Amino acid sequence: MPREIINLQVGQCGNQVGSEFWRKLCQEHGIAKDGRLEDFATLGGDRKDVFFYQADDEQYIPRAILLDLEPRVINGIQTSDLRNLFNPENIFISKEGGGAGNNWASGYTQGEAVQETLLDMIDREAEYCDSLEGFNMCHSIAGGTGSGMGSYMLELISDRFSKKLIQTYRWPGAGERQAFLQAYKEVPRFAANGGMELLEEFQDAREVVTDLSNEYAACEQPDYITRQMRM
Ligand SMILES: Nc1nc2c(ncn2[C@@H]2O[C@H](COP(=O)(O)OP(=O)(O)OP(=O)(O)O)[C@@H](O)[C@H]2O)c(=O)[nH]1
Ligand SMILES: [Mg+2]
Repeated sequence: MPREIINLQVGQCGNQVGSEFWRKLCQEHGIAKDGRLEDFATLGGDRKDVFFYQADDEQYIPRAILLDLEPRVINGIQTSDLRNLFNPENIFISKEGGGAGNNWASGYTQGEAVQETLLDMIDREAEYCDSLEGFNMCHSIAGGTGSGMGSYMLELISDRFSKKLIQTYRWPGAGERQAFLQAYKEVPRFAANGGMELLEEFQDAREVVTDLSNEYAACEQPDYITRQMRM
């Protein structure tokens, strides 16, 4: 039994880091960037089928789903040396094309609005598996798409595949200012998923919000614009 793993990459960071992940996997398994097996790798023995499936024409295709609410990064992948690696049916770029503007709620609601399309992709990919082990998801938590749409994807997968494992790889941004946003965004994410980390994350968020309120209180005229200018 292969125990297949489906990989989701969401938003700019998710797709950039995800591409590098696939580049590395291809290298390790002797799969060329167009999915063909390299001559030196034909003996097999490794378990390519965990992360790849074989198309009829002997091409290996990543069990990957690429999602973004703006086109730039995925378009970049589609014109890069990896352009022939991914299944084009597993690529979703929002028709709106404006991203989520670093806004968790926007990412979440835009994801919810296209749930049918997302579910079709996940279901189709799951049907290619003999014995699905679970899902990996690669995303940042400081933007809007990876964090918000990523949260929505986690809910969607938990509902649909409640017995499967979900492993996430999250990239926090550097710097104190972004850390505030991250803690703030993490709360709804864990609330949505009922994670044990909720209390700890909430505590972090509360501390940062308290610091922020004190900072505002010290301003003569605290408002959103002043805050943005100071960041
Ligand atoms: N490690 C790493 N971090 C990244 C990369 N790209 C973006 N980030 C970080 O991700 C955070 C921003 O999130 P993005 O992934 O760009 O945003 P998004 O998910 O596309 O969401 P929106 O563009 O706001 O809709 C910042 O903290 C960036 O520093 C990357 O390639 N590697
Ligand atoms: Mg983006």
